[in-house]
Amino acid sequence: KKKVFSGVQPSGIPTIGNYVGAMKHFVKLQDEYDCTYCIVNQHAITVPQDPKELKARTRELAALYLALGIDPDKSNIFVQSHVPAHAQAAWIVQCNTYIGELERMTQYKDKAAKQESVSAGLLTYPPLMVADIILYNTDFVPVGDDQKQHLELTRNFVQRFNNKYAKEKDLLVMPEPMIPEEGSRIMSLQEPTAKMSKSDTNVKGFISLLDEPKVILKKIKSAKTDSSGVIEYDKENKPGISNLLTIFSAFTDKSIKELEAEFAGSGYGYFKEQLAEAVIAVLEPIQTRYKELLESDELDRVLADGAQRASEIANKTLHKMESAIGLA
Ligand code: AQP
Repeated sequence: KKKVFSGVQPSGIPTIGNYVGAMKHFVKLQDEYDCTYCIVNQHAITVPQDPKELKARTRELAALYLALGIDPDKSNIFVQSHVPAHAQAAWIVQCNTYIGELERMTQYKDKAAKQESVSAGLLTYPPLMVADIILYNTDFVPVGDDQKQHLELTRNFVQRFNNKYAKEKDLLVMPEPMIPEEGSRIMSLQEPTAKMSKSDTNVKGFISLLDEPKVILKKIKSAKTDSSGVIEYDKENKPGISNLLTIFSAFTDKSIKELEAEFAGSGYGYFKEQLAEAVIAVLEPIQTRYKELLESDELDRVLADGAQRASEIANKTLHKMESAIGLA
């Protein structure tokens, strides 16, 4: 079986953007691929986090993974900091990556602009992500559009490392991004030209997977649209309604064309109510399962087992890397 790896940061509660762009696909992939899904808490500390909250969010994200339908018998779920090989491999990656490459990353530039002081870790976040991916001999990485550039960096690193240290046989597996054709970039409800983010300080900009139904309805009702009142997809001129159509399509598996036809002549108010209903219909059962899981000790067992299974694979790759460069 080909191998899939992906991760989500416990930097907030995942949004419907994280869901549509990445997490929704995690579940489908587990039958066909050998999947590893990580809670990347070391990535989260590249910007300030409250320790208690970070710990709680980490466990909550694990519960959400399971509530979404990720099956620990099929996929491996673990917490990044439980597997030290990630930080160890990241150091090797950093020493074979150029500062210029990292300074060009748009996510770094965007996040750095929002910080009063920028940690070195924010700059070296991509090498840690490279380490996450290569340690599991990953073939495919299901991610949203914002991670495309980091995946490109990963591929460049793999090629460079293999060329330099493993001339005869490829040491590291070349990964490929798996970016959905639609919904790879869900936009903020309040600012539809900016990406929806779980750490947005304006909570009206995103819908979290744990928002209550009445909050979901309220946020969708107050989503920014335009004054034309026509429900049609036009990303350039009508980014707000286009974003809502994309979300609607992702939550119902109806195409945007079908939705345009269905809602031709309806007003934005009615459309938004129907959209909220569709989102709630998907999220409510997930939320129910989530609450049950959070209180059970099944979660802790899954994470302990996951870390052990992950360590075995990760340590093997790390050892190969260390041997190749003369560290072992
Ligand atoms: N708006 C989005 N639309 C589609 N996909 C998205 N992803 C993130 N935002 C959107 C994808 O979700 C996965 C997990 O993201 P992450 O936790 O690794 O961090 P991120 O990409 O930085 O996402 P956020 O929500 O913006 O987090 P914060 O606010 O902490 O930075 C990734 O596959 C990502 O592409």
